[in-house]
Amino acid sequence: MAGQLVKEWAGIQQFPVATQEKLVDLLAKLKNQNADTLTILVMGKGGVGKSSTINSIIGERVVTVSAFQSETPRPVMVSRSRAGFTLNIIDTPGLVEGGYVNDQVFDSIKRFLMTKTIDVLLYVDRLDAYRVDDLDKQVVKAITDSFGKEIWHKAMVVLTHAQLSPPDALTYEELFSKRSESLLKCVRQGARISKKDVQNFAIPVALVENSGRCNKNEHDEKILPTGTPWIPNVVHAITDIALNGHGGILVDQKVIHPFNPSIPKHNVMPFLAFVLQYFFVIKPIQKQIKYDVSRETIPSWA
Ligand SMILES: Nc1nc2c(ncn2[C@@H]2O[C@H](COP(=O)(O)OP(=O)(O)OP(=O)(O)O)[C@@H](O)[C@H]2O)c(=O)[nH]1
Ligand SMILES: [Mg+2]
Repeated sequence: MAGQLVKEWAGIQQFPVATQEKLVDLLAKLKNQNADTLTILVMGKGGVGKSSTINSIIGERVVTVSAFQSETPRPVMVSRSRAGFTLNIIDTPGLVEGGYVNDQVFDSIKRFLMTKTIDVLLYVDRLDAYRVDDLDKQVVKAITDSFGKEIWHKAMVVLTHAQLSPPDALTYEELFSKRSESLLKCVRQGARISKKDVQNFAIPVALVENSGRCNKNEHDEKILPTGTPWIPNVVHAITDIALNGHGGILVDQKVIHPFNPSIPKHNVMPFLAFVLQYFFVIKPIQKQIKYDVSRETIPSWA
């Protein structure tokens, strides 16, 4: 990440002391494991709360939040350092706008990430969306095609708008588990993770509430309806992924091209066409010629 402006992580001091202490412990844990840089890629559909989540985690308004479609749809990396540790968070434009997966956005993200290593992917969606459709699967497929299936070893699902009252007859826990299960199922299908591979790709799900009206506990920490302070909880899950033994994803031509479905690895069509032509056209003609030659009567003059 040479040439990148790395500012001191001042936002950490904006958090209540209880949160600060937990975050400092988590950063120390990373440093103890020789991880002095952590690069987090944040992706998801438009307007789900990607930028708001980044601002909440950094504790500063570092990226633009808008209730409407972003005006400058390009990736941005924010870097903050503290005690020799550097945190990079990459915000990206919504991958789906107007009902389809935006290929141009994907291309701009891939170009931006070239030569960078992704340590953690936050795949963001909303808790209060009760349906998963084919478009969700397409987004996951596009991420997988772009960076390889391995990216899901370094991924976590983040559900925003977590401070809500569930619809009738559902408890908060039931709503969370139904929503996470349907989204994880969609991720597995889109990423082509087979049933026997599910254990191998354990993707955690964390809840986030970015609203200024988020409830707080007695230590002034923002909490989920379950009482869990969500910022240290998310950073804890991020740390676990960073240290889960799977290497980060280095984005280079090797990662991007073999998985890009628009560039076929081996074009078998000409070979197949030749084989079909041989068996169904050339061979029958040869057979007919042989037959005709064998039946030919030689004129007496010859
Ligand atoms: N209540 C509530 N509102 C949220 C939450 N997260 C984001 N919002 C609001 O949702 C809107 C979109 O948030 P953004 O953070 O800009 O979403 P985004 O995914 O970055 O959007 P794009 O960059 O346009 O794809 C803004 O009005 C936010 O204030 C949340 O957890 N709770
Ligand atoms: Mg945004």
